[in-house]
Amino acid sequence: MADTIAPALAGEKEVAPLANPVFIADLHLAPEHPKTLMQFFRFMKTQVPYYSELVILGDLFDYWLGDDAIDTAAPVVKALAYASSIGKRVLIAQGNRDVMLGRDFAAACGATLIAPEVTAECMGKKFLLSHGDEWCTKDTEYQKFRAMTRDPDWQLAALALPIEKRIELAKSARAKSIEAKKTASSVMMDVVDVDVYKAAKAAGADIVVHGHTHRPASHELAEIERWVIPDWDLDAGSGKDHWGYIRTVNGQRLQIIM
Ligand SMILES: [Mn+2]
Repeated sequence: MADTIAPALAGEKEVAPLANPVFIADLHLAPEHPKTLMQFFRFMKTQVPYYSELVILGDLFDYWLGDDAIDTAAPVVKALAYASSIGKRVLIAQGNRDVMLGRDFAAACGATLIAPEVTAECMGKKFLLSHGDEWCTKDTEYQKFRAMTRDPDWQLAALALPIEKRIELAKSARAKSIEAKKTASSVMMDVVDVDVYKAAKAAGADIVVHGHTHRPASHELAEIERWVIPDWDLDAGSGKDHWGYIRTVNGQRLQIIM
């Protein structure tokens, strides 16, 4: 059965203050990426216990067919459920690859699904949290695709399709995205600072944390800080393996670990 709440409408818009969070994004977990998967389990076991909140800002999975296919991700669900069982707050945002993550998945993990662009108090400041693809505004084709896949009616129609059909759709979307990456300029693949700035201002935020671009760094946009979470790929080989996270240090500042 398809979820009756479209994933686009399923995320919480209110997030309680974060005491000592660790942020991850863009792990692109999939059976085809076994080393990345192992690193995720290690991270859950050895790093997450040091923090009070685990905040996953999108693309935890390389693709997500719908919460009714949750069995394919049972070990990941188990690791997240364990973290919440020992008192960690787990917050999950959808990315462009796992835009179909819904409330059933979050509930199975003891996690909270959060909407795009939520704010949360942290370190005495206001954070704006999002996957970040909405700010890649130079890529108009991508934005059209994004609007389609985040349309609640489109989502419910897609979730009503048989799994085999959804696998085909996911494969073609992935092929399209790989193809688009070949032709898009590097500027097109990045967020547009002024759009991040506007969103931060509209939300009254001091610090923006996002993923998606795979360009881990911290930037200053006038009085606003923009922090980009590292992506993970331990299956790239030939010296290109990488992973990382953003952590809070003593609840006072952020640090990128890679
Ligand atoms: Mn992404």
